[in-house]
Amino acid sequence: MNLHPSFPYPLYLVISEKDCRGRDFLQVAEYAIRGGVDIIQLREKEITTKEFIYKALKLKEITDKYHIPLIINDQAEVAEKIKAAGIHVGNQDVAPAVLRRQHSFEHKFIGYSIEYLPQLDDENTAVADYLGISPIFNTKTKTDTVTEWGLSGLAMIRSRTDKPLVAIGNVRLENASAIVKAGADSLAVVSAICGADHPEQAAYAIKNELLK
Ligand code: TZP
Ligand code: MG
Repeated sequence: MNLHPSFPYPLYLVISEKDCRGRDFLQVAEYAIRGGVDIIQLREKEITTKEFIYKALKLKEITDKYHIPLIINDQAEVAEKIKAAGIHVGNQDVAPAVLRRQHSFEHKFIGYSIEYLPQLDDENTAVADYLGISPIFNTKTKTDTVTEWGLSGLAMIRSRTDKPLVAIGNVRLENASAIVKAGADSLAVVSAICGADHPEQAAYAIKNELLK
């Protein structure tokens, strides 16, 4: 695959403690990085801001060590506090257009999940640094989803924008190359890496597939 010049991170790990099968999520993250993950998002729900900051700081020690960007899901306060590389938000969260006007987010990545077609024409999409194709395929990891875009949905969105497209939802080794062919610049993975018996090997195998 060709790397997108403004988002050269083909393998995107989305991690939360609960998706790591009882293992230390920091260790899973480090193994995944060694396997070839290019960027990590910390996505924790049902957690206080204080706990989120604590976890994010711990994870940032690791991502900094490997010079990998750390993105925070949903919570702008956490992203600001830990000096994250960026934030990822959906339709229900603080709007990218609002974030972009804030000094602290001027130079941070802002990712925006596309769940409905009309979002493609909104001001939030216009200011986002990358768009999440959410979900590309239905998944047990997140069940409150709206549109299963599939490969044809991804290709349609590809034809309408040059922004980096990050596909998420049931991405695994078996479908990775088809998703890239349909137009994704990056694949976001939860269970196929965090839930794998060997996260390092799982990440390595997917990355290898992407780089073919
Ligand atoms: N957003 C859309 S699908 C999804 C998120 C966070 C979960 C993806 O998890 P998995 O295990 O890679 O299918
Ligand atoms: Mg969200």
